[in-house]
Amino acid sequence: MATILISPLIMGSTTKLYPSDDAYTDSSSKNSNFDNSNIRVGYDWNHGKHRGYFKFNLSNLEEVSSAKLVLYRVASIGNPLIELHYVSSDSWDENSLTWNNAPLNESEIIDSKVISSGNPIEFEITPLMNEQDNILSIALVADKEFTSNPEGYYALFYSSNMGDEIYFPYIEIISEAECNTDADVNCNGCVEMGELLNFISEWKLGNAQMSELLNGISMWKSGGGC
Ligand SMILES: [Ca+2]
Ligand SMILES: [Ca+2]
Ligand SMILES: [Ca+2]
Repeated sequence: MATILISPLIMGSTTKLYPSDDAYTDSSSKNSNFDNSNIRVGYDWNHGKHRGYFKFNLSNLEEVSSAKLVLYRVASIGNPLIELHYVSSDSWDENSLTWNNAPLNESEIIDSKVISSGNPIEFEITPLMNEQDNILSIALVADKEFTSNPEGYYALFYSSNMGDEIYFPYIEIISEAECNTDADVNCNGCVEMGELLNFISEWKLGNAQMSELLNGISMWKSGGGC
C-alpha cells in the first residue's frame, strides 16, 4: 500500500492592494507637490533630496500571513540603498504632499534594498500589517541623503498615476486559513469521512498523533464546520 503523507494543506489566497496615495518630495522645491508618474528616492543633483510616500487602506483584509511592498524600478543612479520606514501620521494626501508638510517617518528601518538592476523590487513589510487604524502610511528614504553629490544617488519607481497597472506599486498580501486539526487535510474547517479514514491509516502507520486522531474523530462525529 502506498503511503500518503498527510500534511495540513495550506489554503492560501493572495491579494494585490494598490495605494490610495503615492507621491514624492523634493528638497530643492520645498513647497511643490510631486504627484506624477514616478516615485523618486535619494539625491538627484538636478534637483535635491527625494523621499517617497505611500498610503494603503488595509480595511477588509483577511488574516494576513505575510506582506511585501512591490515596486517597479524605472531607473537608478549610484546603486542607492533605500530604506523603508513606518509613518504614524496619515494626515497627508498625494495631491498636497510637499517637502515642508510631509509627515515624519519613524527612525526604525523595516526593510532596505540596494537598487541597482532588475525588477520587481520587494520590501518585506509583514510587521506593519497590524496597523490599528487600518490606514498604513510608509516612507522610502535613501540611507545617505547628500546635500551635493555630482554622481547622483537615487532611484525612480513607477507610481500608480498613469501607465500600465502591471507597473503600479502594490502590497502583495498572503492570507492562509488556519486548520483546526491535522485530520482536516483540505483545511475547509470540516473533517470529512474520507479524510478521517485516511487519517486513521496514517495513525496506524505512525504518521499521526493519537490526540489529533481523537480530535478528528470528535470533529467528524459532531459535524462541526461541515
Ligand atoms: Ca500618486
Ligand atoms: Ca495609520
Ligand atoms: Ca476537510
